[in-house]
Amino acid sequence: MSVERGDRRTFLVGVGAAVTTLVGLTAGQSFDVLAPVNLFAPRVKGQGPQGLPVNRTAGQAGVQDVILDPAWRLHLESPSRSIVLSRDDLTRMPQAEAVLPIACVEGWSTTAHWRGVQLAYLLQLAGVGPDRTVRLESVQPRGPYRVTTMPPHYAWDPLTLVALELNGQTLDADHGFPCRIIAPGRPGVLQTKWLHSIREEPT
Ligand SMILES: Nc1nc2c(c(=O)[nH]1)N[C@H]1C(S)=C(S)[C@@H](COP(=O)(O)O)O[C@H]1N2
Ligand SMILES: [Mo]
Repeated sequence: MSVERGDRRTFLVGVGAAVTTLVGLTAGQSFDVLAPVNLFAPRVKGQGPQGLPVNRTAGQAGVQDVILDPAWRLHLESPSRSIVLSRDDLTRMPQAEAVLPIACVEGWSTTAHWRGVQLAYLLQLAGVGPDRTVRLESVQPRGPYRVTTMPPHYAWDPLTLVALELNGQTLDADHGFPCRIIAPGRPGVLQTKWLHSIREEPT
């Protein structure tokens, strides 16, 4: 991890290996008992890699090359600091777990087990103000869901993760590898996949 401050010095931030388990009691789970009558659902619960439907695949979003490139980095930006992280950097940070649904307006909702770094941890590292809106941008070049803004109430929620794993496995490319946002109480369209940057929204 490289941290750039005013003096352009680069240093390492040591982190522990603590794992926090968090369970989100967010409404909106699907009921398996309804599955047989759910004939007109555009996606069927459980379909897709890692037991979760896919809204837009990595191929459809045109991100496959970028997300599999070892040069991929996550950029954290605030007025005071600029931090660049590899996926390995993220995996070495304290990991948290959350059980949270993805609820798509297309008519499906599936609960999954997520593991990754708390967004709050990264915001603190980057020196983002606790009362500031956060802007999350995907590597996806175009499309309506490539950017989202997140009010501080959601951004600092301990359940909001920069997820690296889904249902016990490394996040599938179609689910947002190298990392994606998962936050409680937010519609699926705002659960940004294939993250490129996290920054304090300019005023
Ligand atoms: N970058 C990006 N993130 C995205 C999308 C997208 O098209 N591009 N689709 C969103 C929508 S509409 C939903 S419902 C969820 C679905 O996540 P999944 O495909 O991992 O199930 O991702 C969200 N994140
Ligand atoms: Mo969606």
